[in-house]
Amino acid sequence: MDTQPAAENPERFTGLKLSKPKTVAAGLPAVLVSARHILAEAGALRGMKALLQLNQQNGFDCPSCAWPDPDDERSSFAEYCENGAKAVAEEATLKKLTPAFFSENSVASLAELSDHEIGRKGRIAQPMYLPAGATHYQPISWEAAFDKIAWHLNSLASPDEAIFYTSGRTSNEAAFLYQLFVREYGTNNLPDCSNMCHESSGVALGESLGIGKGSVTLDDIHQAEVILILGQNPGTNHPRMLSALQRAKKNGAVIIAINPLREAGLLHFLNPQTVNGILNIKTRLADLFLQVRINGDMALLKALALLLLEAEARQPGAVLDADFIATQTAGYDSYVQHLQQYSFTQLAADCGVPPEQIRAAAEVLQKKKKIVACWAMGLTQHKNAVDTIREVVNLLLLKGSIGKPGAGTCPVRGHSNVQGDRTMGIFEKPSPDLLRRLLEVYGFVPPQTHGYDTVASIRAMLDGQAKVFMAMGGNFLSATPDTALTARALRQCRLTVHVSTKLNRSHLVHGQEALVLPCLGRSDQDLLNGEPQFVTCENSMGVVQMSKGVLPPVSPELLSEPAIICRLARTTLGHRSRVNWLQYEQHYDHIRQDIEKVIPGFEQYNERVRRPGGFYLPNTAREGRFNTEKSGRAHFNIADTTPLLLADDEYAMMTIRSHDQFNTTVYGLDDRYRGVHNERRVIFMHEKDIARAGLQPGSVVDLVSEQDGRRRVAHKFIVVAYDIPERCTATYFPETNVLVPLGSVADKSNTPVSKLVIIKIVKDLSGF
Ligand SMILES: Nc1nc2c(c(=O)[nH]1)N[C@H]1C(S)=C(S)[C@@H](COP(=O)(O)OP(=O)(O)OC[C@H]3O[C@@H](n4cnc5c(=O)[nH]c(N)nc54)[C@H](O)[C@@H]3O)O[C@H]1N2
Ligand SMILES: Nc1nc2c(c(=O)[nH]1)N[C@H]1C(S)=C(S)[C@@H](COP(=O)(O)OP(=O)(O)OC[C@H]3O[C@@H](n4cnc5c(=O)[nH]c(N)nc54)[C@H](O)[C@@H]3O)O[C@H]1N2
Ligand code: SF4
Ligand SMILES: [Mo]
Repeated sequence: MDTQPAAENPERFTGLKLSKPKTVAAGLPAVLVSARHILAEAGALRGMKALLQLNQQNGFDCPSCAWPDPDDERSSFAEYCENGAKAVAEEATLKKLTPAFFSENSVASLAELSDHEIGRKGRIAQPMYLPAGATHYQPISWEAAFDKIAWHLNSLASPDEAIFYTSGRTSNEAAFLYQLFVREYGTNNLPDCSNMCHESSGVALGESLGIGKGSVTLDDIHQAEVILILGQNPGTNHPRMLSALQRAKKNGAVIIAINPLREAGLLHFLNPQTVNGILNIKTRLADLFLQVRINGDMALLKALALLLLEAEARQPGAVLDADFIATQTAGYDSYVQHLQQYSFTQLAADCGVPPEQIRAAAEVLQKKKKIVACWAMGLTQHKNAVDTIREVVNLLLLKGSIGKPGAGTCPVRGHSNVQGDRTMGIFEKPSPDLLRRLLEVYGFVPPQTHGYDTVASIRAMLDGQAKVFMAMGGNFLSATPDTALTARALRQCRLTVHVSTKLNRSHLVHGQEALVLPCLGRSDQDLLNGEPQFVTCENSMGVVQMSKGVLPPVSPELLSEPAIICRLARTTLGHRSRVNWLQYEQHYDHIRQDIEKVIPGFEQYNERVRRPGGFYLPNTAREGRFNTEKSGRAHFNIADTTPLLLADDEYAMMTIRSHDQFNTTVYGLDDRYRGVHNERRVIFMHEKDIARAGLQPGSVVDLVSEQDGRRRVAHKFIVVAYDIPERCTATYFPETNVLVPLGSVADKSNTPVSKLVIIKIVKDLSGF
């Protein structure tokens, strides 16, 4: 056993127990687990107060995922899921980290704790400062904290030596102010979690359809005839999507799930909010489950398209939408020519799905016209992610399944406001339009050169090009790839600053000096001059809604994110600034008034967002218009398949979320649906692979990745036999981020390839 756990990735077992994987999601256990979390953290009164306002039209937006609320009826008492309840419990906790806590616990001793233990400690209650060389964080006043940041920022040789990261929980108002401050300060170094998440979707959809967002509304899902769900685990990560799928099924939809794992939430649903659910009458979800090999999606999609073309040849006019293809798309002929080089048999072999199952799926698609394709990280975090997503679009284009009711694209977003942050200008590659409007509205010339995205930021810190790192939320160290390298990058900074609600590992692996600035969360009441303020968020389907926190903050020293940015901007920019920061800090209506002037689609923002349910942003693809650069038409894309080549001792590893975490926040140690309890250091393997490698279920192994000549090791994982395609394995993120090479990124989107890490599995001789 190692004696000293590494600060960036402690390695300890917690006592694995296994049960049979579930084939049905939610039901009563989901309700009970929600109640347990909320009671343990927030107590009954505070907990109920929060839950009653969660996702209500006058309450606060769920801080967890970006799945939309129903446009029509909302349940008045429980418009949320287990995942939302856990997120609220995590934030609404009454535990707090006082100055005494930080003087009793050194940074080094805190770093020995697991992420689960760190999260349990409570809310950060006052600004904390770690001087150079110090071993403990100490309290600091807000003024002194802003002075320190301003001093560091103003002493850099160039504004481009600072990096300003954003995580997707940040509200529209805070995001807008943050990018405004950063651009007026003088850089476009605005990486965000989107760089690691749906960036590939944005690039792919922009190229194919002329808009980087999905096209469907919730109602389109309800009305769809076929729903494809690729590389997504909705039962865990977007649980209320199951209610929408249930409604679609009731209306006759056929669901085709494409995933290496038979996730419970793709198979059946027990809706705890309906009588049937309580009576244990489950809804079957996937009619067809295609157990694709990791990254076999491109081959599978091509195989489906090939079968559609064959069927169209047999019955001209009956399968494809020739009219749509002729009038709305470009590149069809070359796409067909390209496709015809492939053999169905080879494609089927490459994706690992039995040919008869692919034929069954193609038969469904042949007959139907209204198809919605949903996807998430199983598609976006691959080297060829952009091409795979464009292949999904190719399929929709063949069927004319876009820009009409019941049909279209549905990249299911992660963080609750990740889409809104982009809309507000959090992007290292701002559009010329945005920069022009900033100049017009504020009168300063924003920087024109593109900034660093997440991966480029890590490189810049490593190379000494960037010296100050600031994060508006998130957990940069643990969420990014190549943890050991990222740790070195952060440690080389002169100053790291985190605006956070809870303690996390990025506070413990820090720059020479470090600041942790505590902010209000979504559920916290934000009072300004006695008046409660609200913020706004955009969900996965482009609806902008208000969110008003209700809980008394755990400490009077917490500031809202907008207030933190305004005060930092005033301290840093002083008389140089053209922006009236003081006014923004007085009432958030002022911020929205100016967002309206800068960002298209927000006309009468203050008025429309106060209407129940908010408003939809314009969406060209939804309206059947394709603003693509080249032609104003939707584009077929041509890309080759990239079959997985592995040496005898190599495996493909995907890093996935358990049922008990929100990204790097670990709520608990159970992955209930997959039957893994009380342990996260596991590797899922096919039983034949286990035998072939001379291992047994329960063996303890080290995982080694040597993709680019650098050896990276994640120590001590327990082998779990699982129904997963051969040569494919799965582990939990963030424990195995140490293995994801910084240089392994998606073409065009630069997203870390977290779903296909090539590893070797080495028997750990130390045992456990
Ligand atoms: N409870 C909870 N909710 C969350 C989050 C959370 O951590 N916890 N995170 C939020 C965020 S930021 C995001 S981005 C989303 C993430 O939501 P998901 O994308 O659902 O999350 P992952 O666990 O990364 O799971 C990806 C799924 O893709 C499958 N997969 C992996 N590789 C492949 C592949 O090559 N092909 C196919 N077809 N499938 C593949 C995996 O088996 C898994 O089912 O969830 C959001 N909601
Ligand atoms: N290997 C691997 N790596 C991945 C992924 C993967 O699938 N595999 N997924 C990637 C994806 S999809 C994403 S989105 C990223 C996530 O990357 P991040 O967004 O950086 O990480 P989170 O874990 O969501 O951030 C959690 C922290 O946010 C802070 N926080 C919570 N609420 C608030 C708030 O209201 N305000 C502020 N200021 N702070 C708050 C808390 O301190 C908490 O510790 O990780 C990526 N990394
Ligand atoms: S589906 Fe997502 S947004 Fe909705 S309640 Fe659950 S976690 Fe929150
Ligand atoms: Mo994400």
